[in-house]
Amino acid sequence: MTVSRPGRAAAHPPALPLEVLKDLERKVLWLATQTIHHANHQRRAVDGLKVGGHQASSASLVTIMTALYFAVLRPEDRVAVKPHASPVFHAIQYLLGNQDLDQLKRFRAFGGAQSYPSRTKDNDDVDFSTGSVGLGVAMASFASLVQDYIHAKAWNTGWPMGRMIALVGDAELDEGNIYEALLEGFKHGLRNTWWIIDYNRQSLDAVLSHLMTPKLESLFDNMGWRVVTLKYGRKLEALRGKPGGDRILRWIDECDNAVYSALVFAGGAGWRRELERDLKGERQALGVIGSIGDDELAALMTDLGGHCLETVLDALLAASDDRPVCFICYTIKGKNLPFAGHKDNHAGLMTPEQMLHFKAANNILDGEEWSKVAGLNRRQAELERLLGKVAFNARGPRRLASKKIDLGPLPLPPIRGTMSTQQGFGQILAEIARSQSKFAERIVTCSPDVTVSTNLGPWVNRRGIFARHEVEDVFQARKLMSVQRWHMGPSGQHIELGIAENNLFILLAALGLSHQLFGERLIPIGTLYDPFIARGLDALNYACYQDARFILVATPSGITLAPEGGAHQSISSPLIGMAQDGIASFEPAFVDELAVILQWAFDYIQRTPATAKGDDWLHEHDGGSVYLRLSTRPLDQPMRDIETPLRDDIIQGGYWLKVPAEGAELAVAYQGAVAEEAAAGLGALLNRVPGAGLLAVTSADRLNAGWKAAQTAQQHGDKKQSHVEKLLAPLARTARIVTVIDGHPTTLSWLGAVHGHRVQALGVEHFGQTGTIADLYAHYRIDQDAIIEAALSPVRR
Ligand SMILES: Cc1ncc(C[n+]2csc(CCOP(=O)(O)OP(=O)(O)O)c2C)c(N)n1
Ligand SMILES: [Mg+2]
Repeated sequence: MTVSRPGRAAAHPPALPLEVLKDLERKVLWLATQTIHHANHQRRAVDGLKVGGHQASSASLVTIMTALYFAVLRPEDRVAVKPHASPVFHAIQYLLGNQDLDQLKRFRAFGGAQSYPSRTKDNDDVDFSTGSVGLGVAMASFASLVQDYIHAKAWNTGWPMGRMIALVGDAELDEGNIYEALLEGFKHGLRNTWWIIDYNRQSLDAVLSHLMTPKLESLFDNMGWRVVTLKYGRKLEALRGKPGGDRILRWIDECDNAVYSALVFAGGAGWRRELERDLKGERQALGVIGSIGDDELAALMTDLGGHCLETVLDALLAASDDRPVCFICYTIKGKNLPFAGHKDNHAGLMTPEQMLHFKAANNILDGEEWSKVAGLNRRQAELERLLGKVAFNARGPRRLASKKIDLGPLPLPPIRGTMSTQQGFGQILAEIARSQSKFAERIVTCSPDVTVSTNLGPWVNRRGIFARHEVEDVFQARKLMSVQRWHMGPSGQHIELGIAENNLFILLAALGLSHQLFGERLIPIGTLYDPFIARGLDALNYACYQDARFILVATPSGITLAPEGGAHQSISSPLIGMAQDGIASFEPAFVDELAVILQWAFDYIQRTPATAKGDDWLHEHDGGSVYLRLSTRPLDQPMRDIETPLRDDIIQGGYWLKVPAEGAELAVAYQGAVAEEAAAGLGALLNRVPGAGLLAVTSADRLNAGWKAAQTAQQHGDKKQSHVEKLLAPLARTARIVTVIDGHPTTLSWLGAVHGHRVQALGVEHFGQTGTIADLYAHYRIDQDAIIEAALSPVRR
């Protein structure tokens, strides 16, 4: 096993001398602690809430982050910072001139610096958002894969390859998605990735089991990573080979995590009592302990690798090749603060008295709390000059940009006869694959082992699978017949993933930020089965939260996948599509609608957030990601040419497939694959309710969002109506709307609130049976009969 202790020789000596780095280390701890303290005392007065402490959680990463940002990182390196080290990150950026004091002072306040680093809300060049533990860690790996993808295509010439780094809380390692990413990374020959584990042996609630340590080392080693364990700092290392010294090191090695933590909290006298008891009769070891005072003993026993700047620097600077590295850095939660090591310290906050004491210890006078130099015995100009040498900051903020890529008219397959939207999607992508356009080159698809079953096969046949090196197609080389002729190599445009939806979404997050991270735009499309969105939902939310741009194609969906069985049927996904911020969801019934939506989506995902204009009701200026809920159900395709305004209506969320008469008493509104039942139901009703209309909803999400925004605008005197208000205007006040969807009925039931119409909402609310489409539609009451009954049932007032 290649578990190594950090080497001594630094590959590139840092630009700043060690004593300057030590000053900065102290300053960073002070500023981060002060930021949290200030926030708590400012905010608590407002609504009585205790603002998250996390002074302890921050403190454990101070040394490592000081070493990274001031000595090790280069501008092209990207970092996912452990959520609760956010104040440390903001403090460092403040020292580097990338963060305003006002933001620090308003930490966790409205418009101030965020509690967890946020790409979209913070203004100090956050590389990867974090907050939901585990996701940022995987993000570093997938960003590295995307970096490889860009470089394999030789696109990026002006921006060197960087290292993708995650600062990982040790309790984060309980999150399963980390291991999904670890396995996937191994398959793709992951490189240029560091996971730096803040091994403070504490989670939120508890002290972690010491049984985990050797397992971690072998686990990473097994996955081809170099493991570098930083257990002892220089003081403890100096005991090695000395009389009694090795015995003390062994004592620490054998010490239970909980006991060690308790002793850290207890301090020098506590250490002495415990050691004298355990080492009774061991003269040499007792001699070492006896020769120093309590404070020095405490400093010695807590001199862990992750808090020793020299040790950390040596380790990080020595990692100069591209092999992924897991640094296991032993640390103490709350190091150098009064609650260091206490198992309950996660939300701990220093009292005003403790802060006064800490301030005095840092030689900071009243009024100098936010000064960059106070207590450092240096002049401001000297500090600024030194900070000017920091390599990481040499290019200023590192948010890159890349121009929009024009698609031109979408090449389309013949759309006629009977087709499903899933089939249409596959054929449209196959047409794009055939084209020679620059746009087609920038599309990158990915799928968690459902490439074929989501109809991406023809695309992959033409565009190949991405691998950093050419891989022989064994079946083709042996002239064995296969429909899948999937060339694997650097030119490939499909990234094949194992079955792990978390990985899909985090990869989409990384691909969808490529323009900002690596300066090269990609058009990412990910496919999966609709029900399994739920499997990776937090990761999807994570991707959206970072404003990553991608198209998600989820198919098959609903109970319409009938004989596939109840386990694969999705009910809530239309509501997820509506409620998820940052993604516009659509569920077209017909392939020509899908074509219109795709053409629009390819542009929408490339729009740059501008200062939002007042009437940007549907984020038309800002853009976002797109979710398409598709189906395997073949439907007769309408013969029509879609022009404006129908095109616009489809994008805004709906249009009348049969326009209602003025004052009509009935409308049937449907979304998705139940179009056939809706049309048949309406047809059967027209005798009884002449003039009834058939509303095709292509996006309940966008219809609803437009309505909601219009309501707010109208409250402020705006007269403009939303699309859905205009659509439903012809109906009589007393009209009934029957809504039908293969999904949760709430998706469309709100339509009644637009003008106060009565709604009968049909949809699926319970776990699925298996059977034919007709069986299931009848059972769950979304068939033609159910629509007719809902339309004609007596009105109860
Ligand atoms: C997915 C998720 N679940 C729960 C939480 C709440 N939470 C925040 S930090 C934390 C544990 C932190 O432990 P560790 O990662 O070891 O960091 P430390 O505070 O020890 O530095 C938990 C459970 C979260 N942020 N994300
Ligand atoms: Mg921890």
